[in-house]
Amino acid sequence: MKAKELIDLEDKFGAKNYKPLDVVLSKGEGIWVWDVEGNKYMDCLSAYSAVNQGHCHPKIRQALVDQAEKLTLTSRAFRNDQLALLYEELCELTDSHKMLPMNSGAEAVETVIKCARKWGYESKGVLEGQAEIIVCKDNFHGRTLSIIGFSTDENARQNFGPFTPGFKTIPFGDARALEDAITPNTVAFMVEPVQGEAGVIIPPEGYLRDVRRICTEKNVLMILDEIQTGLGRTGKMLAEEHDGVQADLTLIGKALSGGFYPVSAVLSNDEVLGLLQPGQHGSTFGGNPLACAVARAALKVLVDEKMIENAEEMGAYFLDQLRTIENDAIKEVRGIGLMIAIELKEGAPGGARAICEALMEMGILCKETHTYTIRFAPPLVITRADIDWAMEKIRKAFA
Ligand code: IF1
Repeated sequence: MKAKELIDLEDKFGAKNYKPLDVVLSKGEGIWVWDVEGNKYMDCLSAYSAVNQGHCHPKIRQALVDQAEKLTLTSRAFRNDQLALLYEELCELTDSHKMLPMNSGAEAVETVIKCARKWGYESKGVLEGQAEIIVCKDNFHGRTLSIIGFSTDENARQNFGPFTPGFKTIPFGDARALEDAITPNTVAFMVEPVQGEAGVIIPPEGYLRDVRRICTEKNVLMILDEIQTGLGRTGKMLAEEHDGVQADLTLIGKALSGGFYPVSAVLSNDEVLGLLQPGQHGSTFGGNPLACAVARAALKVLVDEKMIENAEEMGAYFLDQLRTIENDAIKEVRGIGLMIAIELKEGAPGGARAICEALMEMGILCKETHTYTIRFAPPLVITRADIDWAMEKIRKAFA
């Protein structure tokens, strides 16, 4: 079917909770995607960092197919031969001691909120029902009710109340604000190492080190949401490595499956995850053999094909190239690894959306966020030649 026919069908039957670009994709391979008319585009969004390994990676696909021919779902009432292997391989790769598998990122976030509160009551001695969790302004941790309840984005929370109590908001990147906000009832501080949806907001140098010190001193769990920054996006396996710290609980998702299947996880230790007793948490699909086989393959190619090292090198190159664009509408070009953004000045004609639409015409797909920011997050397999190809178009779009 033609793009127009498909778009009309979407409009007729679909809820309008998105405003996508009018490009109808039908094929993806590596950094490239094709629309139903056969036009080719470089994907500079990577499904919000869920296809870090590139679209339809053959080895991850093969793992999906092979496992799908054997066993896809058993429920956790029984064991399967893939989960233990994912536990070991993922804990090994992230220097974690225990892991709890879920499906979507938001489910991993909800899981960590439950675990932090439980730890607060059973280990820290906070009175039942009094646990507080501190989060940051402009956070994005997902779309469930508890999560949007502590969002500071009006559009994400309007008319969805009443919300879950027990959350406090502080400015991002301000360790002193964290120190001042902690009370005896504070059980955790949850933060993205780099705020993705907020527009690739990178905290001051040493912020995570200060957070680590404060959380240790005050016996507060440090929770890092690496669902977008993790698995190579910032040029390290986990973004926390840039500061040489280790969180008490780390969330990953998205690229954990290379975009083939919803797989997320809470990485932690016995002190926290060990508190969960049978029947106190779970999910029908959490830790299923198909998800585990796909995640194991996604992690393997990430490491074997040196995608994380490539992200660090290509990210630095891309950032340098973008910084050479002469255009007084550009306020800032910032990034870490292949998590990059161009912020335009307030009032730039057409805003970021206009640039994204111009880039789409030239064969590059990227996404604006909050009117004036354009994000560039291509798959981690991008090469220097691909970046040079993209730069030619990006320069034209800005010209
Ligand atoms: C949408 C945003 C990005 C995340 C972090 C948890 C989750 C996400 C740091 C929840 C998910 C997705 C959601 C998706 C678009 C995308 C997004 F624009 F919404 F904010 F990436 F920036 N923590 N982010 O980035 O994971 O439940 O979605 O698996 O809602 O349109 P999820």
